[in-house]
Amino acid sequence: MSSFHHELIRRNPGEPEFHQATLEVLETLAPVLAARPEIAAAKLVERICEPERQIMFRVPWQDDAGEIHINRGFRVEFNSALGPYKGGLRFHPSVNLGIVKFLGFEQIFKNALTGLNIGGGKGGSDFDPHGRSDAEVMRFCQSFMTELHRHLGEHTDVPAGDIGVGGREIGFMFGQYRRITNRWEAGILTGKGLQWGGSHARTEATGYGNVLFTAEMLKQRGEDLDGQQVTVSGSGNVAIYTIEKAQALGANVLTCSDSGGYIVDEKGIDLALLKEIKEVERGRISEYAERRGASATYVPGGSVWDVPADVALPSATQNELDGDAARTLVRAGVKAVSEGANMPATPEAVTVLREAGVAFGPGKAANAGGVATSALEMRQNSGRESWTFERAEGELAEIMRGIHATCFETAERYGAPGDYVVGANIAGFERVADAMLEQGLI
Ligand code: NDP
Ligand code: 2IT
Repeated sequence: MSSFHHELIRRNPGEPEFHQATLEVLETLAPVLAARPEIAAAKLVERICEPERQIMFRVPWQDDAGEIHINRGFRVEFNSALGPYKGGLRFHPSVNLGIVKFLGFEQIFKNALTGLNIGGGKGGSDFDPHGRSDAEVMRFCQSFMTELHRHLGEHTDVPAGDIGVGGREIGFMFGQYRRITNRWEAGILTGKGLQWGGSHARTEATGYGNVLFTAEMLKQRGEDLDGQQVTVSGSGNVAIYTIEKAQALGANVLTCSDSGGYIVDEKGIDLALLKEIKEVERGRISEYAERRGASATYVPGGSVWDVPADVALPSATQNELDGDAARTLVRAGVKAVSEGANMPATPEAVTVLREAGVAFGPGKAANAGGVATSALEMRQNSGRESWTFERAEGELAEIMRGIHATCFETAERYGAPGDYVVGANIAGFERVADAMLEQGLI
């Protein structure tokens, strides 16, 4: 296995996040490969690590002053054994092929864990939406979709949001798809507006789902979220709805952050103020402290994980919680860490937390509520239906309980009780591997 990973690094140079994400999965697969020699013989690990298709394209656009910019667009269609490629689009200056591949690789197993028929893909661009006007974002999205549209389809590839892509961007991209194709095909994107094919609870789903997953982990230990001190990083889509659900379950959420720094609010985060600043004004988190009054402090830079907590929910970006941060959390008595973001904990942090006996929810299980609700949106679209919020949220809750149970039981079966990393990786891998075995040499 390690010689295969050496070869993977050699064939995919300069992609450290992809190397990290693949190694983290490969390290946990030994028991299933030993128990299922037909999987090893069919080289399914090697096949799954190779994307089915990788698309890269030029995205030219003009800013409000008339200056021309050239960005790069990506879509990695990683695995379609279980269904159409499904996964978000990320607009952030750090996006490159290796980032998109790590996200697409994680997405394969995450989507498999939902139990639904969705394959894995991911895309995006190195475009930076920060500080851009609505008109500039629209022109960028239109140019991006002018190329991407030819690769989409409800049975082929169905993108959604991720960092820097929310309802506004999905709207601009859907509009351009319609203009180009002259077809109103709801099923080509998810995260749409509620009036034109979107699903209730999709906006809330990732954050709500991670809190539900955390509650299930705590329940195994005879605890719940009521009265717990919770720290959250980020202040985007995932962070905001993580805070909302954690508060609804009685937790005191002390923090949130953005790339400039973090907020500590001793009285608990004022969610209405946070939503106003982030969702309406698209402002910076430092403004929260200026407007909240004495209970809140803004710490520029620094690490939000220095704040002692019972439960920590990283919800910003990859590798934001390192070994030192994990040791600080463990010293302060953290009981659970669950990944709202994709791969926010470094490998060293994961080792520290697992060795300390902290309940650790890996992103591919814990944050699967977003993509699961995207699949519910696809179901509503194909049936031309629109469910109530209660129905969509109810199905989300059931799916999250199912993912928790699958990970928990798989970890027990493979001799690693309580280890959700082992449970998630093996259960996700087995579902995809079995589908590929049955479909021939693909
Ligand atoms: P948003 O763009 O809504 O918010 C991202 C937040 O993270 C912002 O507060 C942003 O701050 C911060 N952030 C982004 N990049 C960095 C960075 N390099 N360093 C520090 N802070 C950073 O994105 P989402 O909330 O949708 O996504 C957050 C995470 O959740 C990502 O890892 C994403 O892949 C994952 N995820 C998202 C899902 C979804 O449905 N949206 C589903 C499953 C996982 P700033 O504005 O300063 O950049
Ligand atoms: O990382 C993720 O799971 C997402 N960004 C959501 C993907 C989706 O298709 O809803």
